[in-house]
Amino acid sequence: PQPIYLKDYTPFGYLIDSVDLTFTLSPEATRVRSRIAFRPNPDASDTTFFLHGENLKLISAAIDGQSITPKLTDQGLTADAPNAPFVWEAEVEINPAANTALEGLYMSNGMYCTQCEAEGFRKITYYPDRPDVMAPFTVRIEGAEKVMLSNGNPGASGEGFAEWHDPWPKPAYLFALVAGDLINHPGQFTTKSGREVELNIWVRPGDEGKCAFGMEALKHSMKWDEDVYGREYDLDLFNIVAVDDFNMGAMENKGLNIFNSSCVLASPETSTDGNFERIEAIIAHEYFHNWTGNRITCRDWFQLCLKEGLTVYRDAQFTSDLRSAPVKRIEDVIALRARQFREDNGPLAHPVRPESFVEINNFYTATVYEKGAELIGMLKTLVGDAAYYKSLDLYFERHDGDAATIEDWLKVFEDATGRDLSQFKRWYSDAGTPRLKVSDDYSDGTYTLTFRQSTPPTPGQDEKPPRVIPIAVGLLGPNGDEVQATQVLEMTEEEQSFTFTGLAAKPTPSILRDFSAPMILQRDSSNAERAFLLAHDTDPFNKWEAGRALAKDGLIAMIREGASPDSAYLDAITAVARDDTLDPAFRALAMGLPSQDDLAQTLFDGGTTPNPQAIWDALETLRQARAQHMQDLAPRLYAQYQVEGDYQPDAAQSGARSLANTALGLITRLDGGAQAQRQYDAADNMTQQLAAFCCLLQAGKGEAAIAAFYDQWQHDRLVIDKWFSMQVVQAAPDQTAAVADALTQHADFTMKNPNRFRATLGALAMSPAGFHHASGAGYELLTDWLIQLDPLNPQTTARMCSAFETWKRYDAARQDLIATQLDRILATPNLSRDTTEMVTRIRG
Ligand code: HT7
Ligand code: ZN
Repeated sequence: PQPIYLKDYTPFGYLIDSVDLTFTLSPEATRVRSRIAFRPNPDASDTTFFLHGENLKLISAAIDGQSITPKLTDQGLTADAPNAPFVWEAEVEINPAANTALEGLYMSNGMYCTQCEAEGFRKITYYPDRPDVMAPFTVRIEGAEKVMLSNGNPGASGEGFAEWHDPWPKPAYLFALVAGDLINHPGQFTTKSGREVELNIWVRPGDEGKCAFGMEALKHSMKWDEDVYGREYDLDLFNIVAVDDFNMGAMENKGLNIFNSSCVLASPETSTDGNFERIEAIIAHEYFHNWTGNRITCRDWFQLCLKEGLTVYRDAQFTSDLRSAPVKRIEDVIALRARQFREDNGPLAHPVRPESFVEINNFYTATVYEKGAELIGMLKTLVGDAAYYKSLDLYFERHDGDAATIEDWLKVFEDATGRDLSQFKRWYSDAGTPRLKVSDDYSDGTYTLTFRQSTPPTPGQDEKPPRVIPIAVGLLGPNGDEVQATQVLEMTEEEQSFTFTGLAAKPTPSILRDFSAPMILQRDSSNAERAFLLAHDTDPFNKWEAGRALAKDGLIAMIREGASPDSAYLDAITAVARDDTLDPAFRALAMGLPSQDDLAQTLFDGGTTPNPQAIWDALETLRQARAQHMQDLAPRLYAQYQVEGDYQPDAAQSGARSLANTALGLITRLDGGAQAQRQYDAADNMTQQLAAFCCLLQAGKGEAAIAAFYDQWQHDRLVIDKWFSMQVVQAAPDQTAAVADALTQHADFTMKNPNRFRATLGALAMSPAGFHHASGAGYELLTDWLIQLDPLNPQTTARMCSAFETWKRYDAARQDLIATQLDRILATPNLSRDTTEMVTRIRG
């Protein structure tokens, strides 16, 4: 397949005034009739009338009532169209029951549902399936289903039919239809201008007890977007539907958001605190898309970060406002480094705005989403809060109803602030994680910080000119007091120095506060300096970062030189854990250790080939040493942070549980699981139960709990996903593949449900020590299953191939084993375009 290039963009030759669709539902033979009013686009030079269409059986087609025979290919059709307004009519037949790819119209547990982003609408009917073609849609659904939903406001309905009208012009990727035996959890919201909005969360019977939290999250989101961005909802109705079989988290279809059930259904008994926080964030994210994505959409898929980066940034602001901003920032940076830095430093590296793709589904990445959000954060830091909101107001005013570009977005900021953002634009076009080397000098009361930026080459991009970087810096005096409050230094050169005067003594710098730019900071710091920052930094992110760096330096020395656990780290982290003035959630995060993958990348960057088993051994040794070091403190913390009273998934309670469960992890290393078993037996919420379950598995005492957990929860597919994944994640490295393999033989394992597939094989891929075990069993098992999944669900298969993206870090033996598996995938007959592109890029 040929790549598509950003530079080749041309507008479609026709505009659409209205779309009328009639669906006659039937699992294996749904009929779709379309009536579309086209007119020539005065801004287009290419007037080819091409409609996308895939896997459609064309029954009839007509232009202005005259039956025609279009020219068909497997991508769509072309026809002769008049150079004047005309009406296109077609009828097609599709087979939702056979649609295992979960794109277009498909069936999940007997329910009809759709997923059209990015290019799924072409599997429903012939249409110009591109985001810059926007139109109002009217939909009639005919069927025997109890509930039949589409976008917009409801129209007429009766026995066997329901009609919907969406007045807001939208691209086809925002189309949605749902029909089935559903129950609603209702709600209501009054917008700031007094519009009454009916809210519903639609679920399968049996799940109605898990909707209340999602409904509250939706109302908070609606209010927050009014308060912070001045954005009001614009329809009479907002529906959310929970679907079990879904390729990603959720989808922002206009007025009819569709959610992976794991991202909306919640109850204390079945969901962890982490699940609640994630659900709240995803509901907000999809809701916020109503303005950043739907009212203003993307001109083409290269502009995906325009809606995704901005919406991720907005949902992070929301979570920070509702919960704890420092905790959210630390969690986000952990995730950014784990997923985006990993991507940016390997064969799949690409710009936040890519310049070409073969399959757009492969570009819903951490780079587009999470790095895209970091760019919004940097822009806000550079222009300041007031100018940011002024620019956003102008963006909404100028581009409402548009399919916009990154150029449009940056122009708004330039016009609102008078700044030239051409250098900033490099963050959108240049892939790779920049490195920031720091050196310093102090003499006669003047302190100088010198920065040098560089970005390693990435596929197809060798040269990286300097970017503008907001570097937030504070300075601490020798007694730990802040002698310079946070100041944003604006770096524009490859090398640049900044001076601070009037300092009585050499300060300790706190650099890249709040992680003000997505970079790798390279500074030779002593243990003493890290411990000092951990104790005194007023910036919570850098306080946490200092502890993390201390742990990492110690672990690297253990791995490389066989050093013992670093006592400076053990003392410093114990002091943080003991400090009751600090937020318990922060303390729990500070006690986390760098991940296996993070350590592997750091070793590799430093010229050492990482040995996954050696990394695992070092982490285990440090955990054990820490448990001993904190043997008096851990039981005290465990007792002190038990939560009394009714379960609430709020920041205060979840922070306390997080610290208590961290303490439980330490206790388990010394008591062999006795306390964990007591917690498991007494738990009345999933946070407590799952934490205890993990401890028991880690301690090798999980056998009874595995059986008990399954017996208790076998009726609940979302909890059973946890059961699958925890057994894999907690297995010892030499057992990981065997455990995953055995679970694929379990009666409840199915390839057709992406959640279950990810819970089992995704868990294998996300357990680096086990996945990269020298036997190669992990590589082989994952490959076996990816090859089986590809013909059913190319999108999920392709995404999971990224398990192999770090392969060039490892030794020759592992590289050979992986190359064999990658070649095996590529040699598979009829491999999908999605998987072919991913594996080809990884193979390099
Ligand atoms: N805009 C959506 C991205 C998406 C997606 C969602 C579900 C299934 C398949 C999908 N392909 C693309 C989700 C979001 O970012 O909000
Ligand atoms: Zn999104």
